[in-house]
Amino acid sequence: MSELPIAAELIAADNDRRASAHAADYEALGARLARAGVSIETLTQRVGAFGVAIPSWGVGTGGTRFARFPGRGEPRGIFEKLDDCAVIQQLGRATPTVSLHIPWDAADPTELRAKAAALGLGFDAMNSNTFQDQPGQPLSYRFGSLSHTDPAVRAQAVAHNLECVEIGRAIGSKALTVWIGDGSNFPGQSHFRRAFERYLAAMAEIYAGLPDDWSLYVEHKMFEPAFYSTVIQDWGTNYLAVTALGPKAKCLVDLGHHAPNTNIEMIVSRLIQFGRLGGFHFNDSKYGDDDLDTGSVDPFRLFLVFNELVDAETADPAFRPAHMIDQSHNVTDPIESLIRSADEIRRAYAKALLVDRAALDAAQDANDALLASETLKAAFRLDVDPILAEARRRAGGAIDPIAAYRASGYRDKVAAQRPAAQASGGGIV
Ligand SMILES: [Mn+2]
Repeated sequence: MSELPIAAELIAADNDRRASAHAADYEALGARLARAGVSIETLTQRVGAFGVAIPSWGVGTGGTRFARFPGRGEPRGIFEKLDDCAVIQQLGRATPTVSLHIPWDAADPTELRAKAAALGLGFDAMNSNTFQDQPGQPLSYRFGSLSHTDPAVRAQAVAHNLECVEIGRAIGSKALTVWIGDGSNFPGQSHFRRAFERYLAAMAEIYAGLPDDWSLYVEHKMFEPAFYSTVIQDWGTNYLAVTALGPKAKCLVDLGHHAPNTNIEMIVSRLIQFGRLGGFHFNDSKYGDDDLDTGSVDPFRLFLVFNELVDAETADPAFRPAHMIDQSHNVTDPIESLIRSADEIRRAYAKALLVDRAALDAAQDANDALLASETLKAAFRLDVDPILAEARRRAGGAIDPIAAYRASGYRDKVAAQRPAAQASGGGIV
């Protein structure tokens, strides 16, 4: 499949059916915003310019520690994954890039580049994998990778990360995301300080191999696969690590990698203040690292995160954190979940753009807690659907992307072409 997977005529025909109602909704919202001195045109352009990367692993069905129930027509390799990513981008127009995972997506870089270019896609951050053993791998990561007690295991993990950088250079990526599963399951099993020292020394070798125009994103995670201690367990340790490594190293915040009820938006603010916020892995959760669809459980929290991002963007137009989705689709068609999640992220961004920042600043300075809260809530309560739909429509996407996707019959078509996958694999970081 070298051409775009969804026929442009299908999208146009579906949009035609919805054009009149959409235009009326957009005009009504525009009039309402104009009364508040806000230009819907400016908002639509800013929303349209906002992109979030799709994780290549996200287009396959995920799973839990207990089971994985494969979906129909799952992609069998990176080239079919890119086809599915192109569907998401064609309909939603919010996901122009794909984040690859090595070795799951290992392939000839020239072919990767050509395939992505034919589909109108680019590549975002590279992701290394030292949390599982690969076939034929000489040394095991059972007891860790970059922080392992054995220098030979650490060297193997460093070499793998440098290989990810080389592949990334060849396909136009500009960043490496490192998440390790290193940790311990018993008190006393691991010496906390020595393990962190070994990690920092290994990461320094990776950092030294990074091109000048690259970023190194360090991702923390409180628990799992280790359940007693984790080497890079929270944003504090993450901050210590990136500070020790150098200016190209930044913290990556995965929304699911914190204790329940943690004030993530405040962590975001702290990292922005000290210039170390690299980017995000967006998802949602209820109890732990559930990897639920972004915005599906707590859209207000997502909005509060974006409130901090827009606040930073307002102060510094050059502020550009990386945006990636990282979630597990166990009961939905992953294409539909990723279209909806990218939309939820744009929704949070649009609402954050609508916050009356002068009014919020004034309420904060006057210690008017209720008015400050209401200023945020006023933006959060607004229905920005017409703006999201208009941004998609203008870029050639669908006014109703899920309806257009279902009408396309894409899943049925690939289910016929792709044999059912085995119930293994997956993997979410
Ligand atoms: Mn993640």
